[in-house]
Amino acid sequence: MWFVLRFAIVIVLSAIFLPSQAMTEKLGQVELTDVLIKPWFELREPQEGEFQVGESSVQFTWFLESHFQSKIRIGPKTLLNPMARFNIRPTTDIGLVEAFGQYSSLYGQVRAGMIPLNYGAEGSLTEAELYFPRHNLFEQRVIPLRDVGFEYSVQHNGYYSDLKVHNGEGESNPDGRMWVSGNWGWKDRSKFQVGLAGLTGTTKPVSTNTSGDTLANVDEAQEAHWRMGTFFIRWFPGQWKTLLEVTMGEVEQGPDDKVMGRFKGGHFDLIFEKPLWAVMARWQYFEPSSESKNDLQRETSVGVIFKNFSQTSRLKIIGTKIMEDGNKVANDELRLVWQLTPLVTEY
Ligand SMILES: [Ca+2]
Ligand SMILES: [Ca+2]
Repeated sequence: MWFVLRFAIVIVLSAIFLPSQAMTEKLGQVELTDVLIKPWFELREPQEGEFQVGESSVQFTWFLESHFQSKIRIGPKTLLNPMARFNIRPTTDIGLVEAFGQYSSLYGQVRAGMIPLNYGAEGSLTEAELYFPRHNLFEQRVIPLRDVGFEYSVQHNGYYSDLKVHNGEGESNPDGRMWVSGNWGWKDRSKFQVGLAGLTGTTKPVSTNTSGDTLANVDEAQEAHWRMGTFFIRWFPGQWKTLLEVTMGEVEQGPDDKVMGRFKGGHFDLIFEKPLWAVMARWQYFEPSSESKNDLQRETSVGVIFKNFSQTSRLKIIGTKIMEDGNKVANDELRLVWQLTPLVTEY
């Protein structure tokens, strides 16, 4: 429970030292710009239960001159979601999960530091905006959430694009190799969005040799060259919200760059939302390796959300049926999520 205690201390200290009126001095202004408390309780077959700190975090923004900002987010390190390609094991220890400087101009926006990677449609949603727990490719740590690197992004008439160069491993970079990821798409205000995302990079054994990774039949003890791509389409007319997102990827290894295997995954979400409640369903699949038989996993989730009048409290109940291709395992789950956010959420 130590992380819960530390997390509480951070929140209490920030409430004392950074009250609603921000500190204005030579340093600029520091404001508490986001608070999300989102613990959950999970029941899983056979008869297992667990409480988790979940996706809780707080964000501070340091406003310098009009074009410069710097942001930090404090939360459990699981919010980094480093790729399972690496030796790193994410923990629920509380720490910095975002810490970057940002410069915005007419010609685009630049970020450097520990940045959110915003890969694809669901990867671009903040933890407060999610309806379901993040999909399988995040849960299996195929797609990372945050990393140390540099980003350049532009938006014009609904078109948007961004390009990031990052370490892969996170705070350190033992293999000296970099990853590149990006998003390209078009958005019609809040009705329609279509986009592509891509992620590629290479690894050396020094960063992967104890990972136990088997995605796409990879040999963790050899250098590897990864690439993956994602296509998505979102349509949200009125009270309905839909999202279809599909991803494919592969790994090459050896002196002749042989494709060792491929992986694929996807999800379709359907949500009907009213001011005080919502009902939702998700279908998703994940195949870790084209080289193994019977490893396709399909999941169906249904859920309901109850909200208070001011939308500051949301209680979610989500049931998930997991179907394996090969041997059947009893692993269906029921998740209870409680999400608390402050009244003002836009800055
Ligand atoms: Ca690296
Ligand atoms: Ca397979």
